[in-house]
Amino acid sequence: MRGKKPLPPVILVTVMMSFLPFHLYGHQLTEDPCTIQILVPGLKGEPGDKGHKGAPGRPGRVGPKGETGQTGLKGQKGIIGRFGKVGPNGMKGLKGDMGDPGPRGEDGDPGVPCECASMRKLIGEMDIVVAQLSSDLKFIKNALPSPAAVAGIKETETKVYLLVKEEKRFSDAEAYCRARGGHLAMPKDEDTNAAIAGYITDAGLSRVYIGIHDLDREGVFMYVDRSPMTTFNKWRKGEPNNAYDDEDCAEMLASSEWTDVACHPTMFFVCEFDKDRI
Ligand SMILES: [Ca+2]
Ligand SMILES: [Ca+2]
Repeated sequence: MRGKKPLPPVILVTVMMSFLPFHLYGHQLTEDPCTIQILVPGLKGEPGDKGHKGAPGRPGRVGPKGETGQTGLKGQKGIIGRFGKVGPNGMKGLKGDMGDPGPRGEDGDPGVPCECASMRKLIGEMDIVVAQLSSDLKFIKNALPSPAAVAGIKETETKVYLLVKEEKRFSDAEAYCRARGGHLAMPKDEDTNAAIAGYITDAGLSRVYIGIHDLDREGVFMYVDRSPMTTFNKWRKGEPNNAYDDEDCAEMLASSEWTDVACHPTMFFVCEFDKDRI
């Protein structure tokens, strides 16, 4: 149950005073204390001692963004920077146009007489040698079956001799040489015969086929180019003997002598080529 709440003292005084005549106000209050209970505040007290300093207040809220300030003065020029890294090489540029010809130079001093004629002659001879070597090289490249099959190459003033270390029958050996523009070797004088023999000896061989036979007419030997054997021969003593009636071809021994032999055994052989035809 809700009770009636008493009015606060100050409001009560104010209510009661509003019903009193004005002249009673302030005069009869003390004279008739029994009828009216006057509640007035006391005199203001002495000021209290100053309190302690309060705790710091909380930070205020962030203020709004300020307006843009004026542009500052230009700063001083900075110091020079460090060198940068070397860049990659650029692409090669296009070839420029040919420049205009320069002015003609002054005439040179007159030359001194020299032994130019002999020099020119020497140079000319060297040119010939170089040309011959080039030709020989071309020949060798064309003639050799393979480097291992050839013991080497020798030449005289007019001929080139090739010792072929492939065992062939006489007719096959001649065919081999002929296919390369030559024949089996045909020694027609002592010097040539000795040169071929030296070749055989140097190669460490004992015998090779050479281009001599009596296939056309027994006992009449001739060269494979069909030229007759006239003044020179180098038959070994007792040769040719046409042994077993079966010796129509010829071989040269390392001693430089010849013997007639059968044509079907296979052996190494020497080709010859005319230098003029190389
Ligand atoms: Ca014979
Ligand atoms: Ca014989």
